[in-house]
Amino acid sequence: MRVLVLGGDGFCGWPTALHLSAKGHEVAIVDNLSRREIDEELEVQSLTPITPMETRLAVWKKLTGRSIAFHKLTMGQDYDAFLSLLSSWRPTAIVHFAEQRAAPYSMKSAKHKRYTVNNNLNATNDMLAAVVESGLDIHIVHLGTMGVYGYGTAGMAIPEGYLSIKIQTPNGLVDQEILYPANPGSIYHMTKTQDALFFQFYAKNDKLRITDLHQGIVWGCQTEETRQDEALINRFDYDGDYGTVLNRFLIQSQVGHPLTVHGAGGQTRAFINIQDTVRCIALALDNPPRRGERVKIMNQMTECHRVRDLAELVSRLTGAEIAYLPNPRAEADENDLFVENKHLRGYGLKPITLADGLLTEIAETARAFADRADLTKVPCVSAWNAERAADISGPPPARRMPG
Ligand code: USQ
Repeated sequence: MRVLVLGGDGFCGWPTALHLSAKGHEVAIVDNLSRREIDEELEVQSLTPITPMETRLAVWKKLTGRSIAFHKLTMGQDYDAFLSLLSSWRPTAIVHFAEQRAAPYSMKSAKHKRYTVNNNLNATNDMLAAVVESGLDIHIVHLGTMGVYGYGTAGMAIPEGYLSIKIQTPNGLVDQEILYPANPGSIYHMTKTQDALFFQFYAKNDKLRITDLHQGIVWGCQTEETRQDEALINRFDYDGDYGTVLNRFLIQSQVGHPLTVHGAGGQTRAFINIQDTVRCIALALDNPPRRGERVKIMNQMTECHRVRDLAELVSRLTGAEIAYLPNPRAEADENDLFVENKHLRGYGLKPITLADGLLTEIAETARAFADRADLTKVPCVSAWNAERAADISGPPPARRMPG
């Protein structure tokens, strides 16, 4: 397959590009390196040192003999250049990661809300419009989020994108399937719910073949491919905007910071290991929808956990202290979560689940680079609204040792 990876410099995009290349696909990356620019804006860096794109690709070529081309384009802005790339390179598939992916970053200020909306929605619409204009039959695989469903307690297992309902008609009850009601919890998550509507429209109107992967929170750092050389190492974010919860706890445990649980840590979320992320994308590429079929939606997650249980697990393994902090986010204090993931399991995914050994290995990666951590960047300071902002500027939190 000839696969164009949009956003191939990011935390999920980079290991995906390598994984697809290792599997023998012809791969090219489109990226504007905005994730590196955001590091500069936030005055923070990945815990692991990231080499320049040219170095990454040269090292991969030297190790494997496989070339990955790189096109520095801004999706959502450089439309003509993107269309001409499609027309000349003629990919069979596009994997679309080219979106601002951090909820706290999207909630920092009006400027960040506007950036996230402009960037994400224009990137998605430009990609779809360009595929139509190219006239090529390209399978589009998009990285969506479990957050489109919202994080209340649904009282049922969250289905894969579509909800079966019964509606009352003059002829009695009729079965229907609708897109699961969107319930975003941040501006970032809202852009993904809007993406889902773009996909519905373009699949219906232009018969584009689209797979939308509703991914949970990714944990872990390295994959089989990124481990092969230090120059290929993946990002490992720990800061209050881009670090995700389990990775943050693992890093915090190694850099001498208490584990930062929001509220009582009652939020239950879906999780997936980074190695499974790249495997799922390969599986999605191998199992495209037919032309004219509705958008194929798959829940890309492997297990659900409550935040405080994760903190306790990491604390048990590492002896780290836990801090229960005022929550900067407007979110339910407690929720239950059950999720269907039959598609990807049916395609043969054998999930990597949380295991002490694996967590310890990730913590060791963190320890190796602990001296690069700037502890002032650990707190989550992006408040969802004025009320939350007042909460987090209050007195210092309670802390306790495990046990
Ligand atoms: N949380 C803490 N302490 C922290 C950081 C987070 O208790 O130090 C809590 C948050 O309040 C939240 C939960 O952990 O309840 C998850 O937060 P997160 O930052 O790990 O994940 P989230 O903001 O939801 O976003 C991440 C990715 C995003 C992806 C999403 C999948 O950044 O790109 O779409 O996970 S999901 O959460 O399933 O929507």
